[in-house]
Amino acid sequence: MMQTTSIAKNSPSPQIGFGPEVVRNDYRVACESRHASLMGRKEVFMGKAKFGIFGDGKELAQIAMAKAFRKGDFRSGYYRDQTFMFALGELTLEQYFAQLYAHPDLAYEPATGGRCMNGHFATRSLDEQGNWKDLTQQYNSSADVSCTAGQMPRLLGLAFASKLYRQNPQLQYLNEFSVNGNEVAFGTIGNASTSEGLFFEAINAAGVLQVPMLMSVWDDGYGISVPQEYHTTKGDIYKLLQGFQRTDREPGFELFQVRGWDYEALCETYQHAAAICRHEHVPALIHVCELTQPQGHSTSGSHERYKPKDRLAWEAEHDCLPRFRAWILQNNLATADELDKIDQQAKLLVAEAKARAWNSFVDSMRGAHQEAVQAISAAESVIQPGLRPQLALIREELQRTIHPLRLDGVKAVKKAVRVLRAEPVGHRKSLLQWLEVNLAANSRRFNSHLFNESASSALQVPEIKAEYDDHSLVVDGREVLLAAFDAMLARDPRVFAIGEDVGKIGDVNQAFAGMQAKYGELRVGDTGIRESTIIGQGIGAALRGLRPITEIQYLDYIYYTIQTLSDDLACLSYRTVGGQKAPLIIRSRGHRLEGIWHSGSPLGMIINAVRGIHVLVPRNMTQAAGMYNTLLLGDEPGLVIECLNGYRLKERMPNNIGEFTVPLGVPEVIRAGTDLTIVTYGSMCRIVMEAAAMLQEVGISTEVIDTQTLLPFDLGHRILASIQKTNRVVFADEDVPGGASAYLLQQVIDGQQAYRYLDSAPVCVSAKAHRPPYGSDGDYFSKPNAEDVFEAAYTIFHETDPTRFPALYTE
Ligand SMILES: Cc1ncc(C[n+]2csc(CCOP(=O)(O)OP(=O)(O)O)c2C)c(N)n1
Repeated sequence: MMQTTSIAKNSPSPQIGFGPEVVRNDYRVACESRHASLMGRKEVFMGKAKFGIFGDGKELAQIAMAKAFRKGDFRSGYYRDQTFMFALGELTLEQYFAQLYAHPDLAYEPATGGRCMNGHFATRSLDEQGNWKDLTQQYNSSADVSCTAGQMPRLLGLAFASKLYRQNPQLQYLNEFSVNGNEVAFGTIGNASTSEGLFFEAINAAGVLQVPMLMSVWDDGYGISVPQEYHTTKGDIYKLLQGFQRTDREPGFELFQVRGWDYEALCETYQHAAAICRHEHVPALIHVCELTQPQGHSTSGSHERYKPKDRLAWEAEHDCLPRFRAWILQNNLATADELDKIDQQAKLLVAEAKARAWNSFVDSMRGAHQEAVQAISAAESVIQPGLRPQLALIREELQRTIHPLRLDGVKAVKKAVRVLRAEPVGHRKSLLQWLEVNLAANSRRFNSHLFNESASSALQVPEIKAEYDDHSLVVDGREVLLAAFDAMLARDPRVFAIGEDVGKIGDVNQAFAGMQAKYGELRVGDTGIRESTIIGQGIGAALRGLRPITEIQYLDYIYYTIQTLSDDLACLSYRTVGGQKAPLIIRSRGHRLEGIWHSGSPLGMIINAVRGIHVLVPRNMTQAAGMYNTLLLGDEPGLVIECLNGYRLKERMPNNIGEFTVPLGVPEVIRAGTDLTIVTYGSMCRIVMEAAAMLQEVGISTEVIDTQTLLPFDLGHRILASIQKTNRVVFADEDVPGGASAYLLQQVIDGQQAYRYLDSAPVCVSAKAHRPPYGSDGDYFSKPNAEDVFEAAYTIFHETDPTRFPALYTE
């Protein structure tokens, strides 16, 4: 039923040692990992952790994979890979349990600082100041996400970076990221998750690009309860992918299939596959079949509910750990006693590590808990006697909590504050002091690092104004962008641009025209139509020190990759507590052309999905160029949405095109006025300016503010300052009603407390709820136009002073 591994021709076959030392050590790692799984599950059932998902049944394949993994290599995998991480020494048993308990201290849980559930692995690429470490000197794992196959786009980019490092000699100076592009990107995925589009998209792209990506499929026949026949045509991903197999005449993949309990074959296969990837830069896939799940999928339920008895019996028989033991005995590499001893020692070691991890987790909260008790006691001693019993009750309840969490202290102290609300503030002092200290500490623990918090944040980039003189040329907007990209490519060899039609023709609006001819295909390149892996290609390369500019051809197609942007890129800094960064620049164009799929301005959807990415909405190409310069000087991800209808509008070419910057979070007043403030951005700026001119004709002086960036938003409260002067505000954008206009309203009225200065209700002008039909009339009657903005603003003044501003359409 199954094939033997296919060993490629023309590739070196590294020798593998199967000496007793090596084999016993592997057995030890496998036993430790298995006991960690077994005990981890018990911890969940004892209520010490909320959920557990473990790597039991996959130990041998991962030990084999670890043997082929070298310093500088990268992993992009999923929640089953604990044995691999143990084998590399990148995860200790204590750290494993610390993550299970959600210990929010990087000293104990360095992968995610307790922010991800167990089985989410990551190494730290950055030091505590946010500077890159030497990635060639460490084993690297990009940070896992829970969404199955979500690791695939990034995996492509991690592999692609090796290609760039090997083929672009200008990158040789980046010797802390790569040694001649020798690094392999190892991917892992479960068999069921290969059904995801992201898997096929990434596999295809890796075949096209010919990058050193070594993909492992852990096949245990199920995806939770759903058996293989529901997931995969022919029930066998290896069989299914045969068309990808390279031949003498056609490049492609090198494919392997190997049984997950066959230690020798696994080790050999991984050595061969990794050598092919590393030396030839050919992608490979290893289908590891006949794997098992001894404890079932996760702690969410028992697999006996859905696996038939014969399958369970088969799994018991094919469990890789007893099989490994039998193989060791058969080959006289250890005695049964010796193996028993290794197993017992492993069990003991795991139990001890588990206890240490639990104790340090509990101890880490003890201090705050005791201080909360003391703070309540201190309040009890000064308050009026009638309230003391209530406080004593709160204190005693807190004292009785067996395993108090941080939230218990906060809830108790806040409850005490409520009880003492009528007491003099001085009587609540101990409580308020405790809260101040602990809320700040918990904010650092649980809310930090949405963005890079180091000096290299894009928010620290100083403004350099665009300079002009009498000789400054007036050109098409796209030429301003072209000059800016040219300057960036010339200045920084780490910069490269990819996307659909970006290479040969220099993008559909020609802001990269001629750049491929000038800088080569590696710097300015075409891609297939595959938005998620275009972004992933950028994420992976950015994780390895490069500065990609990846293009989503039209904003309307960002939906294809919003998952990758949201689940992977946007939360990368947050989920690693600043341990990794991917300063990817995403370029797109949108807002306003014509038609249902070319007018997109779904900013409400975007800004709510990608917190952690800067979202910049330049009104013209000069502002866009300045924003790209800013992003490149910082090191956080940013999405720049150019105005689709602005490439041929005339703009003046700044003299300092490669240097000037547009600061993030700083709106610009593009028209000064005294009666009304209109807040807008992007293509709507021109429409609002038209409306402002109409308003002027009827005696209303309008201040127009271009927010310029939505994330971050008006950090200095410039809009508030305007409203303090005009006392009236309109928010105008072309998203759906309640989309980004609701965000503007919330940021200004609530966030900046601008309601205090309003003499009239704030008004939102937005597009219709449906997408705009094709044609100029379709656009006019669906997206807000100058007349709409004028009338919304005029109505405010009519309500205030109907004599001066009579109703336009009624008596
Ligand atoms: C995109 C997405 N869909 C659904 C889930 C819920 N889920 C978690 S694991 C899993 C099964 C995955 O099976 P497989 O890929 O075979 O990996 P295994 O767990 O068997 O190793 C599912 C459906 C998820 N995490 N992500």
